[in-house]
Amino acid sequence: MTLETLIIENPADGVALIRLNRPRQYNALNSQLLGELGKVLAEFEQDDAIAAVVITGSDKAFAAGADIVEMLGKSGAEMSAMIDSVTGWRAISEFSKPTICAASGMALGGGFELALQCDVLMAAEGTKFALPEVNLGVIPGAGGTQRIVAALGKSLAMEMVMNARPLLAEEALQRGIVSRVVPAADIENEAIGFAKQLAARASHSVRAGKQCVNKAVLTTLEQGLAFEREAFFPLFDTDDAKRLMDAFVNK
Ligand code: CO8
Repeated sequence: MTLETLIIENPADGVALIRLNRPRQYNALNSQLLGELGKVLAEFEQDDAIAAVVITGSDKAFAAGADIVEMLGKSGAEMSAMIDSVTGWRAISEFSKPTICAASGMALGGGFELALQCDVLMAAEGTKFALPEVNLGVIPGAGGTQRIVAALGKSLAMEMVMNARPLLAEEALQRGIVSRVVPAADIENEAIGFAKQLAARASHSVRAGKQCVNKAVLTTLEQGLAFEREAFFPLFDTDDAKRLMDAFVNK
């Protein structure tokens, strides 16, 4: 597959790394990039050698949001058709394997929303997260208004959405939106190391856990509990569960 806006690296041990690569535009997410992201994730979904994926950008920026040049002058209907035609947003939310975002510099607007769609978000010290869409007369349209509320609470979420209030990595860590903050020089290795740990684990268990936790964000508690129950019992029929429990009991 020829890629122009992404670089794929393979640090081995079941991990693949996707690097957003539009350096002159701070990795702004245009339809080409989102289309390529969709295709790459579809390929990774089928690839048994890949068990976890790290998504990153550059030191300067994870991503500065949707591509404003591309959005300029588009009607609501044209934007909707454009978003429907690219597979990136859908692919990331439907991807069954764990995704870890390693963000540095800034993650703005759609860039923050992409980071929030990953299962685990790690950040370099000082990384700035913000939803500045209000400055352009719109709102976050890729889940931002919904995904930040559980972690930040309504009042801070409102400040971010209605007034573009930034959130630095350190505060994001305190709030639980980010799981780790490390020096910029270490962020990629930190995320890759964690991804390798996941890749070495029982894959059915990791993926079921991912789906269940994501349900908690997307559904009511009642629906989430029902989903967890459905995901729980089939795991007893997997070879991994039999092997790991046997190993525990028989030392
Ligand atoms: N889109 C397109 N181009 C961009 C973007 C962007 N989001 N951000 C930066 N660029 C480009 C600039 O146009 C400029 O290009 P050129 O060199 O050709 O003039 C280049 O990157 C460098 O930018 P600056 O000169 O502005 O560099 P600075 O260091 O002064 O500032 C910033 C960098 C802070 C990143 C600044 O460019 C900025 O504020 N960018 C816009 C950030 C923003 O508003 N993001 C939100 C966009 S809207 C959105 O994300 C909606 C998501 C909805 C998703 C819906 C899916 C369903």
